Amino acid sequence: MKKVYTCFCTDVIHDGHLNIISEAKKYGEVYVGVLTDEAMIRFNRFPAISFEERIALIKNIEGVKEVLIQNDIMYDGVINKLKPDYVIHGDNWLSGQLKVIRDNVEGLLKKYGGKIIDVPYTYNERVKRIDAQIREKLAMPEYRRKRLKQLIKLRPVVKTLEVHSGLTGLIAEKTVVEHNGEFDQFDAMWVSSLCDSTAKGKPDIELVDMTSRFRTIDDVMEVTTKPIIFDGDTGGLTEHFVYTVRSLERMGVSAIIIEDKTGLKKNSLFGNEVVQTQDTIEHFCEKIAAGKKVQLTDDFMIIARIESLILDQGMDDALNRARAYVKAGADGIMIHSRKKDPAEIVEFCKLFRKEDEITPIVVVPSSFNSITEGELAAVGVNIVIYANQLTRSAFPAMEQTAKDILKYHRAQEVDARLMSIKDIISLIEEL
Ligand code: SPV
Ligand code: MG
Repeated sequence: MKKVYTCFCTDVIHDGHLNIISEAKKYGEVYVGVLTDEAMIRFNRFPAISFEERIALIKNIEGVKEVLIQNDIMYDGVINKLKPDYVIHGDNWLSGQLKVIRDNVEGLLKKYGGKIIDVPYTYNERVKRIDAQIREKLAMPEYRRKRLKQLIKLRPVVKTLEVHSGLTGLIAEKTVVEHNGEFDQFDAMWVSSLCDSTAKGKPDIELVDMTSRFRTIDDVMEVTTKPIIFDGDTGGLTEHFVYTVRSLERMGVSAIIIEDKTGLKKNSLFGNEVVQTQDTIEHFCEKIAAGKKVQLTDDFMIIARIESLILDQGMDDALNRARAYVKAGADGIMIHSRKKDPAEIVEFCKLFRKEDEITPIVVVPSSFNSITEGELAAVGVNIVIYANQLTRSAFPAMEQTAKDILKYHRAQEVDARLMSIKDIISLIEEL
């Protein structure tokens, strides 16, 4: 009997999959690969059911001889082991981003004379509806909220991108790149106080009130499914902070990060150029503990941000605070630095990890941007936040366009670098 292989990256079996199986049966015995959680997250989206459930789902399809585990979106491992005579797939991989996968399979099969079968891709109303339903499920508060903790377990680092609107949310949600045969995308979103304020033309001094900040979260949540980390600045008064925790948790936000500053908060990247006061350890611990006490689920995380390096208080102070904040109940530590050289961040992580192997570490490499995610993961970092790069890339582009229109008294000169009208109107999917 000939061997026919196909790989499914799905939580629901629909007409498209059944069509592939029925075509495959015509050529031989059908082997189906199931992508692992790790591979599925990088390539497609967070699975709505567990890996074991996905295996059971496919085992139950009539005509499937065996289910195999595929660890990577590229087929090398499975093809080298199984040596299928055929690999069958929907013809949607003949072009676009998926083509690189088809090319990979073609190269692997060529070595021993295997063949590809492209079957017409099924995209009917039922398939569309199932797809939309899975997305809706991932967006629901109870599913979205816990996802950050799940991702910390599954990803070497949780890559987090700043968002401050529905549109920037869509970029974080949908941008997938293929580079050297590897697919990747962002795991989570950061609602930055700096960028949320900047988008409103306001300074980053806790001026934009919580109602407005929640409105931004709502805009983002309306059009995305990925988990949200909220920049809670100082958390405000403890008496107010407890209400913020409750609201965020109910909305389905996964984490709040609060920084150990007090009084009029200024952006950390100013460092000591402006007056910034660090909170006492005791008071900040009380705030963390109060937040943990009112929390209703195990999913929500309160992450304590240490400003000791920003305010030149030294490594010992940073480590002391980290210990105290974890003891007070913090679910994670964010260590910040405004130095270009990542040395002090690396040193902190190594020292902290010597005494605490589990508490997640968060970093925001805006100034120390030469260090890679892999290097940060190697010293124990769990979450990397790209906190302001979308805002900083959009602003100069928009300003230049405004200047050029004023200069040329028309818009023709700027048109070549703009997104086409057709693309902008089709950017947003209609229900
Ligand atoms: C933010 O993005 O608002 C932050 C990070 O708090 S930083 O601007 O680096 O302080
Ligand atoms: Mg901030």
